[in-house]
Amino acid sequence: MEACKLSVVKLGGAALTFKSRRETIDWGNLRLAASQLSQYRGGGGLLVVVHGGGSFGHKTVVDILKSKGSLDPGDSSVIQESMLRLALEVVKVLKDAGLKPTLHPPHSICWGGSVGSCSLTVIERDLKLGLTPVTYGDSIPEEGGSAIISGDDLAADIAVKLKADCLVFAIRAPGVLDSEGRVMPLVFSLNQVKVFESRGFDVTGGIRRKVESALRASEFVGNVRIVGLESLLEALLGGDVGTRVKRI
Ligand code: IP8
Repeated sequence: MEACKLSVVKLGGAALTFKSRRETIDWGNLRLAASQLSQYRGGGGLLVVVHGGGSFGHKTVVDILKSKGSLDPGDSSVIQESMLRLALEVVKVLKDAGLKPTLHPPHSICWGGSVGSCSLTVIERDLKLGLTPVTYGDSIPEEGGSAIISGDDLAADIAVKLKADCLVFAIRAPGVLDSEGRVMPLVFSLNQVKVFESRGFDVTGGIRRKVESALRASEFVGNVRIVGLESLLEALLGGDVGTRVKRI
């Protein structure tokens, strides 16, 4: 495949953080992602970055749910704060790698928990200015509760609406794995995905949700992949790495 021209990259929270340890960043992986994104951008490709919640957002939501069973609108405050802590570190590392990231918290551009309610105008503006817009999974207060916006859904929606040619999900595993732990080169239906993340906590649906979002976007975006974080640049350069996702 050709090298990507306009890419939306979702950096999985489980790859950027250690999910078993509260608010702990995997600095090695974050820097590895940043240097690959910087090399891609240096070659002229345009980029939007979306990141997940890992041991920041997910852990915070699970802790609240454990203590009182449900989220009320005020809980968005603490979840947003946790996600902002992670986002600021992501932006700093991207900047140190030579990118010009601009941060757009979903709670400022989305009205509700559905990605359809998010306004992408400022993301498009920054992209046109040659910057690298960054957004992430977040919590949005709503009547009677707090909705959780998944970074996977957001990444897929941005890729479709901005007519990106590539949507790459970078995760800790080398791709979508089959029941024997081998990377599946192609996923064309959710029914193929039998192995679901069972360890830890994930309030937005783990690998299944990722594949669902990827399948949906693949109807509009030519190159959709789920790859190991170390293969991110290769994927952006058009390499046949990880798992290609294409609904047929
Ligand atoms: O990790 C979820 O984002 P994701 C963010 O992309 C929160 O599903 C707040 C749990």
